Amino acid sequence: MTYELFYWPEIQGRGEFVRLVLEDAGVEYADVGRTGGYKVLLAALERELAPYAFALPVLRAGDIVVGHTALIARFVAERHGLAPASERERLHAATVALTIADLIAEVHDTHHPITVERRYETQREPARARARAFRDARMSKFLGHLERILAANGDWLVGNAASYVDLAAFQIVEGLGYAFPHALAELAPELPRLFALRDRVAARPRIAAYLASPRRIAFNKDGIFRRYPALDAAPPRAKRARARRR
Ligand SMILES: N[C@@H](CCC(=O)N[C@@H](CS)C(=O)NCC(=O)O)C(=O)O
Repeated sequence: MTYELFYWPEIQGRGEFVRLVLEDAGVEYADVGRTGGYKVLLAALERELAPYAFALPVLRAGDIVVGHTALIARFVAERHGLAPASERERLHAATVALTIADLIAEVHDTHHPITVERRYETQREPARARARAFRDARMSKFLGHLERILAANGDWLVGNAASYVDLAAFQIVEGLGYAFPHALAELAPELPRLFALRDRVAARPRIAAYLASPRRIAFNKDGIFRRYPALDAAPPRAKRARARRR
């Protein structure tokens, strides 16, 4: 069975967290938006993906339609050996995946703090304030959390093998490095395990092949991770220390 991924064609965005799982699993999938374009996606949301699909990404597998990035990633991963086997660890993995989903939403809100319905250019000023708050406290809190999980668990975030949440953590480090290069460089010395995990994931043969392929869309100013120099700066050390104590 071929999986059909419905996602916007020109960005990594949230769809990338699903693409990485499909690619690492080595399964066949159709990236519907990239072949059919916006018209096909919008029509699908109204017809074959309705009534449950609200926003993209959405995955269709035969008569199954799944929405929400973390749930789609989990669904594919559990079918293809990229999730732990026990219920306990599957729930740990889902917990981390949903924490990463919260982080993704906060990254998104740095450039769209007022509404997703209007362009960044209409909300530049609140975006500056929101991005500062994200850089000064939230970013280190989320990344420090992943670092502490790795300190407790070892090479992988859950269990003793790579899972979909490690792929998501890879994408987070790559994306934050693109969008907030100064802020991430300041935090990097405190995140050795997370950066080592990023490298381990990048070296996985199917991921390495994918990253080198034209299927990997480059980061750009339309996705979740956007490089707006006005929104990036190294966070002051004192504020970070306070955030860590909370
Ligand atoms: N919780 C959902 C959020 C999905 C989402 O917001 N998708 C964006 C694109 S990345 C979208 O299509 N938004 C349209 C809208 O919210 O109206 C997920 O994790 O997949």
